[in-house]
Amino acid sequence: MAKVVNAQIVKNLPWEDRKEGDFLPVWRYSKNPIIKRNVNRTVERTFNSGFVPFGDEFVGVFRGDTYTGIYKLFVGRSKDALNFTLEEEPIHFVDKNGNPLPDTRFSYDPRVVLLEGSYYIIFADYFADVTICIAKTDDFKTFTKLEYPFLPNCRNGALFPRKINGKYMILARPSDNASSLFGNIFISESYDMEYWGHHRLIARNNWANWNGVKCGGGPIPIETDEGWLVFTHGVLFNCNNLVYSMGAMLLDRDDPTKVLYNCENFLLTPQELYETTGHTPNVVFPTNVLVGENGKLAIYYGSADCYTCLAFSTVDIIIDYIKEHDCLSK
Ligand code: BMA
Repeated sequence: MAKVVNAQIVKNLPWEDRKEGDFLPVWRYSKNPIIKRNVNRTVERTFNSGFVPFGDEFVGVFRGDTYTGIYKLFVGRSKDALNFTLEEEPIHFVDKNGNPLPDTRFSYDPRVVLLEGSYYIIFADYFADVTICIAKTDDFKTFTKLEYPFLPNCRNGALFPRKINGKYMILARPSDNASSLFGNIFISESYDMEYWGHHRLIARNNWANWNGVKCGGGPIPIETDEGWLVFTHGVLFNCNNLVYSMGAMLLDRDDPTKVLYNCENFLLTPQELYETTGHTPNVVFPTNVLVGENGKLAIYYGSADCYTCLAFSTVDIIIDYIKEHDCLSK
């Protein structure tokens, strides 16, 4: 039995048992999608977002594709991690001195992590072109932008929830400004969350057919006594379409630049209508995981660049599946 370490354990985790006879490692919530379209007067669609337990509710930062077509970030709240209310005014960031910063052209795909008592938001932002931005908040009211960790173009940042050997660590996927037909997962380190370096490639695309053109980090890594559980996305380029699936790997707990196991099978791939049909057809894009008791996992993913969806698994099922289908040992 793998044990989750240092996670915020959610007591009222949304949950459904796996159906008898289902042999797949991840199963969908029967009432998906949990957030449908026309969310409020500003946001037409929300997906690829991050949230955490906060007081007696869940609070997070949501990607909102607005009625102008521009994507911005919005604070969202929920009592049960199933029904969410998003603010109608987007987040306006301040600098380290508390001075308002001009809004950027767009921001998207936020992940949220509790680290050393503060909440960090890691998202794609416009800084001459697209790159990863890190912002910090204590109250989900004031959001302070830190220095950009990477030059453009870079996306899909996932900050680890604690320092490892005295260093902050982040996953990133260098890219171009379009829907790049390339993408690998790198890990970088920083002593102060300002200067990032020691970049290491940890996964190159095409370790399996389902990630033939690109792979990238997903939600915030989950620490277990067997290593860091990292959910990923991978992209297959078939004859007329990109297909985004969910995958997973296990990184060494003391040195996450080392990949212990990498799963050759995807964990979830577009099958349901809400995944195969929408603005971008055939997209399953995980960005958030809540951890419950006994290693239960509620995995939140964007589908078809339209909806927020939920799926379930447990740490044991995922880790056993990764080991059983490990491609590094072949
Ligand atoms: C990725 C990101 C995501 C999006 C996905 C599918 O590159 O831009 O925001 O969900 O493509 O379109």
